[in-house]
Amino acid sequence: MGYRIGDIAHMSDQELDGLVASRVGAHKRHFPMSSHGVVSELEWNHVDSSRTDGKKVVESQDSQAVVERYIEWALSYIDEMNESGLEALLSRASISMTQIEFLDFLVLPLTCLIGHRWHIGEIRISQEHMATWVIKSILSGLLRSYRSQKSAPMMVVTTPAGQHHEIGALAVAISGAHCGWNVTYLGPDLPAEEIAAMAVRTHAALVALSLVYPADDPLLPEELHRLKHLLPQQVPVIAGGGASAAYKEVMDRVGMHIMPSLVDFREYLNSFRDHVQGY
Ligand code: B12
Repeated sequence: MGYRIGDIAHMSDQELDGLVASRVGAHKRHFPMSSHGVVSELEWNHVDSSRTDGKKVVESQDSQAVVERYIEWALSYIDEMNESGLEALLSRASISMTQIEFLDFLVLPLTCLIGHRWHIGEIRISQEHMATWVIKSILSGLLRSYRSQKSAPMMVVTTPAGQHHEIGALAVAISGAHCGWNVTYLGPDLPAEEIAAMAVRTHAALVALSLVYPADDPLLPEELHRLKHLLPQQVPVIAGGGASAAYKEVMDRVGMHIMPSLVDFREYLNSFRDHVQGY
């Protein structure tokens, strides 16, 4: 199907150019592909990525242009239903910038763009599914690239029952691993008992939930209430995602915290470690 990192990482710019050109073919008119120019233009100008709130990091126009070019190419592969092209492009992007830059500036904005284009009928459900599958497998690979550390705190990451969208949860898991935490990623749609059982079994210091859709599930408040009841009191539950605000009332009532942005979440994780004994 696609290209394993190992298959392309050794390739020279020219070879990659050839690979991409052979895939982009019909789109040449959009992207004047002077072999060397394009790839060198795609080199990421590294700036301080410790604070990744978009504005601060993509100070250099080149980097922003590079990201936009990657997103344009990704969308054209989705238009073409070209799964291997999309995977090769994202694999290449994931090694030409840091994991957090790749997540915050390319994958998550691309995911929302895909949702928007699907919503306005510009792409089919099958194209959205193909793209989501490629993004999910690339993010899963990224998460697996982090090694667990003996002395690091553990976090459990998932989505509660009825919430099937998991890219947000994968982004949270990668953010946690990036901040030096050990992460147990459970995938989406778990009942409260299962989340609590895993948190207790792994001595988790924190549970993170992603809520993207639906924002009006009548069964979810009871799930959240039961989860907080089953967890050890000292284990905080942090929630985020486009639908999380819709459950603010129940979260406030049961003592869960909503954190809208991954930037704040990463800062919270770094300060958490400083304040908790033994880590
Ligand atoms: C991928 C996707 C799918 C995939 C999911 C695959 C998977 N395994 O994840 C599939 C194909 C399964 C799917 C199905 C459906 N989907 Co859908 N889907 C999307 C899409 C394109 C991306 C979702 C996503 O991951 N977004 C990225 C998330 C992470 O962004 P976010 O919520 O804004 O979160 C941000 C922050 O809050 C933070 N964050 C996220 N989680 C957390 C957690 C913590 C702890 C913290 C600190 C931060 C944090 O990170 C994000 C970036 O900053 C969205 C479009 C969109 N704009 O989101 C539509 C969307 C969510 N889907 C939608 C719909 C309607 C559906 C379906 C009902 C369609 C259908 N008719 O079948 C089904 C429902 C399935 C179900 N039972 O839930 C609608 C929802 C509309 C609404 N009313 O809200 C959207 C918005 C598309 C649209 N524009 O219409 N979908």
